[in-house]
Amino acid sequence: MFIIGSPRNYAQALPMQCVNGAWEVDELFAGTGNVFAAGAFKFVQNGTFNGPNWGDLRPADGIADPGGDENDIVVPNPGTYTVRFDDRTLRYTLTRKPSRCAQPSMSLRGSFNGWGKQDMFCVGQGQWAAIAMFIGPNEQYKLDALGDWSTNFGDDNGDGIADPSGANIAAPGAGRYLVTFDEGSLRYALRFISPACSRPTTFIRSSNNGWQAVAMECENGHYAINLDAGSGAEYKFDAFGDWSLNWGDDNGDLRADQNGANIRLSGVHHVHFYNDARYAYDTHQ
Ligand SMILES: [Ca+2]
Ligand SMILES: [Ca+2]
Ligand SMILES: [Ca+2]
Repeated sequence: MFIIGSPRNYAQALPMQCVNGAWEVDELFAGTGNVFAAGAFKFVQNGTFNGPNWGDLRPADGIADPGGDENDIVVPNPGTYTVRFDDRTLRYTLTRKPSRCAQPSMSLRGSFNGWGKQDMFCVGQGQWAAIAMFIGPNEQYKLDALGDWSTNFGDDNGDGIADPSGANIAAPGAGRYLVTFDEGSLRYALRFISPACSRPTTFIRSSNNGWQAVAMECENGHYAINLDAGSGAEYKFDAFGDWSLNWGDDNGDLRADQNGANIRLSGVHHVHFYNDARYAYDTHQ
């Protein structure tokens, strides 16, 4: 038995061990929810989706359901979890490991976010984690505990041990990376998750939430989000969240047109938006 999920971009299955009559594995989920999802997975029997697999239909009840789509199991909070699964009763449990960090907060700040602040999460004993999206090939970043640069970390000698007020750290390249940081040993590490999108995010706006800009997730180099259009809604894509560069579709050909007509949809869909303004949506029952 394996789990396969967003922490490894649904590409790498993590084997579970049989412990006291149930399958068990620990995994780090450095986020949750739909946007920049890092907290969703399924059980797969043979390590791929080409075999028996289980999620949990909404509303999730802790009993896995076979197959299905859009029924990923989602952790409630970022953290390191022990996942247990009894494949006879199909009951599963998610147990968040204790986490305690000395610093009250930690941010990732770099050229990829305009040296703004991206929250990291305390996911263990002195362990911080977040998923950064490095957009260009030459991004740099630092770690900043309080968000005011007063307690910040770089790396002067590139040895993977952060140095207080040290030099900017060069990102390994474009892509989404899991960044982990041990505030005790100052050791940091990066793990590639998926390719990057060309912008930090793109937004979707829809009539059923007052046309508010909602960030889409970067998924395999394009943007995606679940959209519940209910009995019918209109939506548009918005590059920056300020309408300055937005797309609708004037002729319904799934190629978005700048300043084009609102797109109509009903029901729940996984909406995809590509950099060349193509869009698509998966239909779900
Ligand atoms: Ca269930
Ligand atoms: Ca160092
Ligand atoms: Ca069109």
